Amino acid sequence: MPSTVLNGFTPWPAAAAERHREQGCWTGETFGDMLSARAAATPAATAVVDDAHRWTYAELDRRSRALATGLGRLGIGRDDRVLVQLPNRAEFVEVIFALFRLGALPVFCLPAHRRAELAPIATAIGATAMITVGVHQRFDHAALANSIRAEVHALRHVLAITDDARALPEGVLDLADFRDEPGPLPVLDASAVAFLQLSGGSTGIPKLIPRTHDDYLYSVRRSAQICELDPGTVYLATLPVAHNFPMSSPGILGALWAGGTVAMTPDPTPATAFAAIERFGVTITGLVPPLARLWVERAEAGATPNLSTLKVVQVGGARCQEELARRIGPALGATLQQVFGMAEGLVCYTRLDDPVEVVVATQGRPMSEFDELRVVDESGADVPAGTDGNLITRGPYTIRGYFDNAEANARGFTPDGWYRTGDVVRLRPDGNIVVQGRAGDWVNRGGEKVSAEELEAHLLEHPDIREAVIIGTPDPVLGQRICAFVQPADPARRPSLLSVRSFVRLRGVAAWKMPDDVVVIEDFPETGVGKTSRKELRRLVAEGARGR
Ligand code: OOB
Repeated sequence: MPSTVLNGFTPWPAAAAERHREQGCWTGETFGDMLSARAAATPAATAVVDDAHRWTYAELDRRSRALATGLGRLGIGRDDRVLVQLPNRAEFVEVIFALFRLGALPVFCLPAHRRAELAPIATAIGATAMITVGVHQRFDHAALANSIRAEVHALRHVLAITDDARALPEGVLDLADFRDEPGPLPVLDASAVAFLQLSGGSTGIPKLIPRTHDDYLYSVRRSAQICELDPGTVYLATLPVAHNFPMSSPGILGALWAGGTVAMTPDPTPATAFAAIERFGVTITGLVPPLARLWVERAEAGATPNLSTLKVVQVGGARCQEELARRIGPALGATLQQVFGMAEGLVCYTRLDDPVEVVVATQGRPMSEFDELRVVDESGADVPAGTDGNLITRGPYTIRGYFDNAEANARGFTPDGWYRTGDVVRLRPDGNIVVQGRAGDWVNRGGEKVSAEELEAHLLEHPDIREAVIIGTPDPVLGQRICAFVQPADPARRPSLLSVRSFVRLRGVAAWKMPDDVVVIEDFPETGVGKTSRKELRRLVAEGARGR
């Protein structure tokens, strides 16, 4: 079988690909095949619901074919990269299946991404089209996309979903005009790259994660099995669905794989989400810890809508404190499942029949018997059993490299194909993992990852800042908050939190990356080798260095 070529890029070594086929992990099924099979089996079952739509499998199947045909008329085809920036709504599913069926590659962007994230991605990947919405939560996504088109040479088409086509900026196409009579579609190879996901921040070339139909569908299938999904499942996408967690762990794709229903809500706060659970009869959803805390507090306060259909509440993306973990099941009347995963591949779950002590105190174990895990020290040697170390992993759905980024690949992968997760973990004798933190300079702000390097680069452009260092500091709700230590260019002009935040915002950076605290410091503490000591800065915070 030919291995995939995307501008000369081969996602998997041939021997590994062969092995994963022999293991029965990769089956040769594409996303389009999967949807066709479900539509044939249960055409009248509900596939997708949101506040405005309810589509059966037959309807979703037909709509995705119709849109694929229309987008094909526009010239979008195999291997074309298409930025998709959509909030959680039914059309998300229609759009991604249309692109899958064309062999075009969606590049999953978050609704919170702004120019500073989107323009470098569009450039690096040579995106030819972008699909977005008009105005959403008071932000004009179509206008942003259109201005990126003016900057990025390859980006020819911007299409938007809107209720008011006349309000779209000049040059932005209304997606509704591309739902054609379904026509013939290409035959695809499941070993081909199906889409690109974004890894956390980077100052240089964005880190793009290539996932194939074969490897991703395996992870979807295993996830759906472990989470015991069936045709009665109603999965509520609460987190932005472009994230790997609500997409495939088991997420919306797992629900569709099982012949269940995907329910979408653009707003994860308890008021909206609880009403959605009652209205759609939701059985499972996934949350990050700060959101889980909000839900638990609201539920404990009483007078919630009827949540009795809810069977499983997953928590992942960041470490869930045991104190919170213990409250989730009782408060929401559901089984808690911890999920520790990464867009690069590996996903670990606690199992639904695990004892409470495992579920509240660990982040579970790998979903596949073919996942390989090692816990190593800085030199790459295995640490003694049960001690903390850096997690590296390899397996049938963990990528072997980012798309076209030699530097990130040299850092992120060992020569024999292991992915360096950057997580410090402890492996318990029972096989479950306890995540202790991150090794790198990252802040995990309630599940959203912020690269210290990326944010520091923005701060250094501030006229009043000479030097900047970002560290994550403990926060009872978010897990970590973003603390910016800044050295003023002129001691008489001390940058304020407000000025730093508005400066970063104006640079077109996603809102979740705004510093929560700014600490002005005359001189940075140094390590022995002259590097800024982040450890010392953390100590300063612990001692009460105050932000402003
Ligand atoms: C998920 O994916 P990403 O790519 O946004 O972030 C991955 C990183 C991990 O390397 C780890 O540092 C952190 O997020 N993380 C957790 C965690 N789950 C993820 N840290 C502690 N406890 C957990 N339960 O975040 C993701 C992808 C698929 C499923 C779930 C989460």
